[in-house]
Amino acid sequence: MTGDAIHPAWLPDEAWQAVGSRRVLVRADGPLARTVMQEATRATDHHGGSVGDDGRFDLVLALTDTVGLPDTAASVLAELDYRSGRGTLGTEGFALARRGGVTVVLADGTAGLLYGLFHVVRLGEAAFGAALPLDVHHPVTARRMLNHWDNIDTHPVMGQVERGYSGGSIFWRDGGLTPDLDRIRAYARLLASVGVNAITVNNVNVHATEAHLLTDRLGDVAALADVLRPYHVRVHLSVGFNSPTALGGLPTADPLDPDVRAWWAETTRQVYAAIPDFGGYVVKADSEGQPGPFGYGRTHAEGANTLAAALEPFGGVVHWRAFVYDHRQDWRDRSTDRARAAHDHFAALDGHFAGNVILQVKHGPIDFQTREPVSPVIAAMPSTHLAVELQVTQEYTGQQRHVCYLGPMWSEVLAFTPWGATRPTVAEVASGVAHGDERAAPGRRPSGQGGLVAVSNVGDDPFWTGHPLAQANLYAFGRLAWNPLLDPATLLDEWIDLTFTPAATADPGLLRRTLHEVMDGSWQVYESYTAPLGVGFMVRPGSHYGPDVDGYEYTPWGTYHFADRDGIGVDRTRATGTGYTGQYPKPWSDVYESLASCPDELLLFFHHVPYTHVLHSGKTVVQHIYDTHFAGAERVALMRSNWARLGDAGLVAPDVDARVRERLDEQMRCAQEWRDQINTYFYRKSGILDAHGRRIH
Ligand code: GCW
Repeated sequence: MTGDAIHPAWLPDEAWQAVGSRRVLVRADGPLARTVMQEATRATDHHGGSVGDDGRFDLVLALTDTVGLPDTAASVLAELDYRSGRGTLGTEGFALARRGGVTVVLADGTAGLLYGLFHVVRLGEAAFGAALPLDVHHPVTARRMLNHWDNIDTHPVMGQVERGYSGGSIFWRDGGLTPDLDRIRAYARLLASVGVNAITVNNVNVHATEAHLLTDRLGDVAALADVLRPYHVRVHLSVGFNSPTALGGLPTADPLDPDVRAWWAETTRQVYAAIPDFGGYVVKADSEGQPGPFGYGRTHAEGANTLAAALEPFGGVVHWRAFVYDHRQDWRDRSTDRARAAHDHFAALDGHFAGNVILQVKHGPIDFQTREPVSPVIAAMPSTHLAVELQVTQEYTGQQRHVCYLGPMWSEVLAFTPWGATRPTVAEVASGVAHGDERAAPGRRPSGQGGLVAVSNVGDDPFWTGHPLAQANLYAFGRLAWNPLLDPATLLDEWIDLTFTPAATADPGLLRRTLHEVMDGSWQVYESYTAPLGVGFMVRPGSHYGPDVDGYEYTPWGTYHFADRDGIGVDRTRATGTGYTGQYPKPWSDVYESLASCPDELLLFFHHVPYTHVLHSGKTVVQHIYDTHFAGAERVALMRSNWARLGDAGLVAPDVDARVRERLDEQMRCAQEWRDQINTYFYRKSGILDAHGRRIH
């Protein structure tokens, strides 16, 4: 902690003006109803409205089983009953309507009421203007989860938060639970406001201290669960596969050993005794040095099912990660291909996982690169519950020093159709609709399994996310997990309105326009000045920040670009390469196999081509590299001057302005560094000059 005041992120008190200035009636009981009540009271205290039951209301929040609702709410309920029947909203859905000057939110459960309240806040004055027809909202995805890669101790290489760019952990401090539980409460509130309903509080790389969260440090996890529960956020734990040996003193962690199974069952029983609504386990096994079932000659299904059996009596789930690959490969062996690994390991296991195992698959086959194709595992496991994993923390997308709004990338991934036809989409696979559960479709109820998961970008930084604009990524993730069809540019508007409220009133048009200019296309801008055409990496080994074109080229990590004097790219075709294209169903297996149809932005992911190869765009590969790298750095200069206009006009708070300016300066420096190193590298390899005579060497 820096000791600076904590910035409220989105939802400062000012964002509650519309709700807070109204007369609010809450008709519900239970712990979450208390939260709804507290939120409404806090807002009305601040803005001069009232909460209570004096017979006159502007906003009614009520459970559908309430007896004796005020007339308007009763009429909305009657319409809801007529339309779909009571009880169809589910635990998290809500219905909203405005008629007769009253805004009505109805829900079957108190979580729905809480989500409904946040929805009204998002609507602002629009919720209290003209009549609104009855509208029903359901999350498309049942589990909307953030994974924190937080350690209790500070790791000598990775720091306290692995791949964290926002300071230390908000959960752990000085070797134990943070005393700052208010901060956790504020975080839970942010999560609830975007619909996130589950988190893990420790790193998937489980080190010695953190392993004990499962047993003798369980009390800390229970304390966190108590703070998160009022905002409908469940706690899950990352656990080590070797826990039976590391914690239980058993001679083996073989998942088929009866003592091992009994250990997991008993340990899990104790977890539920302490945390009755505990969510379950997240496991990284046989990956980057973590122990796993391979060590005992068992499959990943056998490994996952043992933990699943322990959780099953309590309704818990195992998120089992598909990020399994050999990070000690021989770089001279061109037949190995890290992109193949997850599919090679898991596709044959489809149908072998227990019903409460959720296979957690990174959205791309390698590792959260700026541009990757969608993982073929997503199409390969129709009989397995899948969760798709995204990375909100910007490990490979500028580390929260660069502006990189990831909403458009995720939206593209979620809308991708793995079987080529219009449906189902990746989002529908993750929500359970793709394989038979017809109830789950946008606006309808989800199947209950699967989900969307993302690695959080939050730390104890006063701005929560290091770069204040990186908050938009956290916001967009939650909203897309709730409804993957939401438009990323609209989400940006929501976030802007909820975040920059007070200053924005001076010139909201300029604020909004500028933030869109700076953020809308920032993912493509980042892509344009870094690794080209889907080739990936080219980052500094270890830190993964800044350019080092050959940094990983002769290492065992399996992250190569194969640039030589004649050409560049990884041949992953069936005809002459690693055969990875064969892991996709048609039409993608053919689309990617053929140079004629492979999309430009993924060309070097799938093909090794000469520098003079002509892209669909009409440019040669090498000229494309030069052009995009010049253009990318120019765009950053423009982003920087656009932002400066905002700051100069006093439209954002001075501390936010200062932090963003400092980051944009670094982004500018780094974009130039990327531009110069990449362009010079490819000029030296190819000997081909820039067609426009710019300086490339
Ligand atoms: O991207 C890589 C990161 C590791 C991370 C790993 C994973 C938690 O560089 O730091 O480890 O992915 O997803 O497990």
